[in-house]
Amino acid sequence: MSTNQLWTIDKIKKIINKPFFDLLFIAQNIHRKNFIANKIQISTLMSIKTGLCPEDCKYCAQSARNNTGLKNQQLVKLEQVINAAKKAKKSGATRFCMGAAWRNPNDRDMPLLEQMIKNVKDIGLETCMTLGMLSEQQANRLAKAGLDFYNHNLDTSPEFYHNITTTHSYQDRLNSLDIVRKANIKICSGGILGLGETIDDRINLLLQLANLPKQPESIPINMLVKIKGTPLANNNNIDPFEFIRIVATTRIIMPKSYIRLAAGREYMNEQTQALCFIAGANSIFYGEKLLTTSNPSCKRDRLLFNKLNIVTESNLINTVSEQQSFNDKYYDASI
Ligand code: SAM
Ligand code: DTB
Ligand code: SF4
Repeated sequence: MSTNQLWTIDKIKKIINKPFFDLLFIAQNIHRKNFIANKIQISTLMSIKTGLCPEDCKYCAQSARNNTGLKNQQLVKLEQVINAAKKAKKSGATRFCMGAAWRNPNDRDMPLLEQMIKNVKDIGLETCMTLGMLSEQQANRLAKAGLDFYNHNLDTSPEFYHNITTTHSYQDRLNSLDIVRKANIKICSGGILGLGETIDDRINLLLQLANLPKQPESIPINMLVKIKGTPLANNNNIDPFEFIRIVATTRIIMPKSYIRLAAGREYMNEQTQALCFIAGANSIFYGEKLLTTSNPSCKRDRLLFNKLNIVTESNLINTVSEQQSFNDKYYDASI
């Protein structure tokens, strides 16, 4: 997952502007060289501390500056996390992501966060946390407790970032990613489309991610969920084909990373989601709720998986040869 080549804006532009079907064909080929086809990873989210965030991210329901009528909640108890994780495991998720609306965690909360990680791992799930900026010492403590992934999105281009958040800088985000990497925790970092950014901003976001010293293992691509009471509530919708082009380009320039269709799936039809999977997306958030907003129901997602013959990572297909027998049964490539 290290970057053999340094990506440039021009190289990425050449890819993203290819004829749509060529772009999808290349992305799907690269996808099949690096991952088992027809298979996706599913993660379930839990908000462990909700609202009253001191940061001013303009898209976010949880910023104290946005009047969104959200019900705030202090850091939850360990038992609530264990119950939610057990439910997620039962529903077929393989990763449990815990999110807190903080600028950064407070040291006094570290022991409870460590307990959360240990207990969720004992249930047999991978762990992910997203808690804002981390000190080196905090990252090392989370790593020692067994944290597998840390989510910290770059969200958009360095040029556009100050239009979205002013209480921390792009460099702060990059510094936190560096701290996470040095603590040996896998990186989950992506962005949001629909903030009002240009296509060049999107390309620049991908450039930042692809040129990190080591590419993120996991890349969530969020479509803005327009939340009443936030400054972005009336933003224009993003064109689904532009969204799919970003997914395909991400797959081509970061071939070994999981790409997650993150927030916004509720507003995508099945066909758009299917095209995102062809373009190389191979992970989703699964479960009725994201952090504060809703997500498609498990029933609706399972129906979609069935229609597309998609299996999830908790199914017993773990090798390419097992995948081939599955393909022989369900997928006929002959004409
Ligand atoms: N406070 C932490 C932070 O900022 O990293 C963690 C929580 S924050 C909610 C995690 C990510 O969720 C954001 O970086 C953003 O990409 C995504 N997100 C938040 N609100 C969103 C919205 N309304 N629509 C789409 N994505 C959103
Ligand atoms: C990510 O990239 N998206 C998730 C997760 N990482 C933490 C959060 C989406 C939040 C959507 C809006 C909400 O539910 O508040
Ligand atoms: Fe706070 Fe994170 Fe929301 Fe920004 S995105 S306001 S840091 S919870």
